[in-house]
Amino acid sequence: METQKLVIIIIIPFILLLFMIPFSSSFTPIDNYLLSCGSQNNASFFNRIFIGDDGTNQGSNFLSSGKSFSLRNQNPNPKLPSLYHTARVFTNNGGYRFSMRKNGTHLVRFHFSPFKAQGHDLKSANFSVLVDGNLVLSRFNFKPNNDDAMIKEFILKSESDFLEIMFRPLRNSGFGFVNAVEVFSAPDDFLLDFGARFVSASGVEEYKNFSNQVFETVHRINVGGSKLTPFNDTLWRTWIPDEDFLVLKEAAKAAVTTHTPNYQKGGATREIAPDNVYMTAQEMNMNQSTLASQFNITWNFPVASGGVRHLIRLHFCDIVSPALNLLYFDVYINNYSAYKDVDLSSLTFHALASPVYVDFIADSDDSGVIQISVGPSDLSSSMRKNAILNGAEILKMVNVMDSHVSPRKKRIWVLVGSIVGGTIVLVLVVAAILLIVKCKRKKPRERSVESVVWTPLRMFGGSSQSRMSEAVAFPSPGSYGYLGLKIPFAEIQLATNNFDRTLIIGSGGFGMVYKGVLRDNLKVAVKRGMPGSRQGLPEFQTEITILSKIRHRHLVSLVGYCEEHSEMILVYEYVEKGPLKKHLYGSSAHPPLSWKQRLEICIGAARGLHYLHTGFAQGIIHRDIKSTNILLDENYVAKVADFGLSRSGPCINETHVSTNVKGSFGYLDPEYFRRQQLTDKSDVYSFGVVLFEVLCARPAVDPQLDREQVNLAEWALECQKKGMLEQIIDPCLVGQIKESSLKKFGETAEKCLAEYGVDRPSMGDVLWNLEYLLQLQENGQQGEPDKATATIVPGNASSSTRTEDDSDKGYSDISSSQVFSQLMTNEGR
Ligand SMILES: *[C@@H]1O[C@H](CO)[C@@H](O)[C@H](O)[C@H]1NC(C)=O
Ligand SMILES: *[C@@H]1O[C@H](CO)[C@@H](O)[C@H](O)[C@H]1NC(C)=O
Ligand SMILES: *[C@@H]1O[C@H](CO)[C@@H](O)[C@H](O)[C@H]1NC(C)=O
Ligand SMILES: *[C@@H]1O[C@H](CO)[C@@H](O)[C@H](O)[C@H]1NC(C)=O
Ligand SMILES: *[C@@H]1O[C@H](CO)[C@@H](O)[C@H](O)[C@H]1NC(C)=O
Ligand SMILES: *[C@@H]1O[C@H](CO)[C@@H](O)[C@H](O)[C@H]1NC(C)=O
Ligand SMILES: *[C@@H]1O[C@H](CO)[C@@H](O)[C@H](O)[C@H]1NC(C)=O
Ligand SMILES: *[C@@H]1O[C@H](CO)[C@@H](O)[C@H](O)[C@H]1NC(C)=O
Ligand SMILES: *[C@@H]1O[C@H](CO)[C@@H](O)[C@H](O)[C@H]1NC(C)=O
Ligand SMILES: CC(=O)N[C@H]1CO[C@H](CO)[C@@H](O)[C@@H]1O
Repeated sequence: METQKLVIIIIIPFILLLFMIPFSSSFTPIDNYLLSCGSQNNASFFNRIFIGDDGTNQGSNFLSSGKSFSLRNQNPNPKLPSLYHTARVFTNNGGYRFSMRKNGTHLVRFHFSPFKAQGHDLKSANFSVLVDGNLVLSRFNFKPNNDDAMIKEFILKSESDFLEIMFRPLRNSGFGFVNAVEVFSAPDDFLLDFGARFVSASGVEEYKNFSNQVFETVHRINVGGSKLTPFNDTLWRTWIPDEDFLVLKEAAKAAVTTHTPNYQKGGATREIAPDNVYMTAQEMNMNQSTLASQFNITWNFPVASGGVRHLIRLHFCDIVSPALNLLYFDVYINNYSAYKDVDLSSLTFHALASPVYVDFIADSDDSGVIQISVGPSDLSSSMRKNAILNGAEILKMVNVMDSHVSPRKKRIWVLVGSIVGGTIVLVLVVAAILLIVKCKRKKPRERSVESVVWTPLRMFGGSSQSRMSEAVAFPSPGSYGYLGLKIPFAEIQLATNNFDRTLIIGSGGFGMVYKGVLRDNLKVAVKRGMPGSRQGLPEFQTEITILSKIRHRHLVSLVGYCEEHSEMILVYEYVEKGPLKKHLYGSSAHPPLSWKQRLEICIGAARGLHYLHTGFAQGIIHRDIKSTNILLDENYVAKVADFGLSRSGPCINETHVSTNVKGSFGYLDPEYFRRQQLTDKSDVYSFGVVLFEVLCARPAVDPQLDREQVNLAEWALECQKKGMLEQIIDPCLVGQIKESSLKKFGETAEKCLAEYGVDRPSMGDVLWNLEYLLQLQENGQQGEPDKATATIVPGNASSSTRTEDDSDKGYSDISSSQVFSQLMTNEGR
């Protein structure tokens, strides 16, 4: 007991400290050199002190061998900052040498502001610049009519104890110069080697190891916003507005928010781009005349032409949608599809206004522009069409091989971002501590799986431990490796014919989904975390922890997973006929489902949900029930899928209504929305919407309809109350539904959509009613079904949270024992 306390006393402050680190307000680089070249004094520039490199000032220590002298502009333009009043001039090879304390990505900036002094015209300089042996500026010279100061920024990895900068004048009489130099280390997660999408004529492929490249910043754009100076930026960058690059200005409309972005672990950080970038965007300029038309917003950015490789970093933050899952758009680069169906809601842990970025790699062509377009995706066909972009950075890869210098020694240095890495370390530490504590407490018991695997799920009646688990982000990799579900990467490659593009059956925020066949001939759906989806790590781990515990005929089961080579792959059973939604409307490829089929599908889905709610000591809330998450197998058996949302993000504070409500628009429980209290009744509400969707064969939200009809739940309830439900049912069903069956169906759906959770039936009640009305439909039998057939299935269903007094609330036809008549906790495998 004593040691346990001690451990806690020592460890808790340590944990708090760890938690606080990511929240420290401003970034302080470990290496940070700012030189005012040719000056004996220090100069202040955007509140940063650049130290002089002349005379006895500290900065002179960094000068390396070579002939150089200082030059001072005797007659400076008063508008120019004092930093640009002096320059260092190199008359033969020479430069600076900085000792480095940190390995990894660094930013190097050169300031050039030419002037005339002492018989030298700096504009006539003609020189090259090398950084660590990489030729970054080749035969650099000023255009005679350009008086502006110029800042050249390079991003490169430094892995030695020194960083060397060399100015190399061309021609014997030539010289080079520089007014100021900045060298500082970037945050660890500035360039992450996984997740970049290489976009070319042959499609999108993953591009790896690009952090070893040397980049030159070509454009840094605050889309939809104003110019940002080093004052406004965490890494002292300058961002310029996008208007000049817009191909068709009328296509875009600036969007602004006053709320600071909702930064989430695993997404973008303030250092990736400052608040201001994410608080403005361009969206599609929809007006009455363009409402129905489909168009892109396109920007043309001038770049070096002729196959020069570029890193294109696009910044997104959904500041335009009123709710989640309303915005789906496509990204094109150079007329190639670069990212289909971007769903910012799923890239960002299902929080609105949460910043993310996606890295693309593309080669320039002979046109000398890189063209970036965003436009609405097909998925948004029934919704408001829109597409956004908040920021763009275009970095040229400086071609190391072509520059006639010895290639940098390339070290394979897998940079694990501080966020991911830090969290994993943290989780490991905490897991270790809790394990110690747990083992001490429960010595005789074997350590149960649950004690190690903390599912950041919503459990009802959550214990303090499950609350703790939310704070603790997600389980560490490895801790869920206990079920033998790991599948070697090679086997997955084999199953999918090495991720053959023709086998893609879906794509989403997480990545691509491939159809595959495992060696034992098991058909599977392989969901591969892909470029841009590193944000999905917590979801990935949550899905594994939840799904590995679940086996049920009406829930999609997890066959395995793979996390080799920093891959995130989930392998599910293959569900032949896909989402229910496709079989209801919007696709002519599927014959309409009969009423009986629809009822059976609803019953199946209700069973799956009921099992989720009650099949465990602590129930699981799905949180994202909708017709796209109910899949149909070859026999039209319903299987509930996508448990990605059945989780709570690591640092969600549930009090923020507008940003943290999760789920899909049109299916969202109004009470959850208002009170932020999530219960199993929220799933019941969403299921009620699905019931009406099945009956009416139309989307939950259809903005193209008249106002009172847009929201299916509202409209159907209205009709149900007026007794006009039969007027809105799917025309394909007319004549198929018996009146008693329809009546009961309407009542059941209506109950599900009750304003308050307490007034809604449990999933068990819903299930029972659906079965009952299927019987009504089948036999035309009015009245109660035969009570003798009701049997309580053994197992832990009896610990269900169902309350006995549901029937007292006017929910008829049920006795508590019958509720479980169809419940089979061990259905399926
Ligand atoms: C310049 O700044 C450095 C560091 O801030 C300081 O040590 C040095 O004394 C300053 N030099 C002058 C001339 O002000
Ligand atoms: C940086 O990496 C090099 C080579 O991998 C190593 O020798 C050096 O000690 C590292 N420096 C730091 C500060 O980690
Ligand atoms: C710069 O030097 C190169 C190489 O000697 C030469 O070809 C070029 O014409 C020079 N440019 C200017 C503007 O002097
Ligand atoms: C990229 O890095 C991986 C290991 O991190 C290495 O196996 C692979 O050869 C590298 N590829 C290139 C093109 O350098
Ligand atoms: C940028 O910083 C300057 C100086 O602090 C401030 O006046 C300006 O309003 C800021 N701009 C934005 C867009 O925040
Ligand atoms: C509507 O948009 C189109 C094209 O985007 C534009 O030409 C037209 O002037 C706009 N109309 C109004 C009323 O803003
Ligand atoms: C958007 O641009 C892409 C690439 O140029 C093109 O293929 C697509 O058809 C465009 N979409 C619309 C609606 O114009
Ligand atoms: C993209 O396609 C459009 C129309 O086909 C063409 O005008 C434009 O030049 C193309 N852009 C690039 C970068 O190839
Ligand atoms: C949310 O934050 C507020 C203060 O910002 C705090 O009082 C409250 O306990 C938090 N709620 C949760 C669920 O963390
Ligand atoms: C059959 C079975 O697993 N019963 C368990 C149901 O859950 C309670 C506690 O929630 C256990 O005590 C039973 O052993």
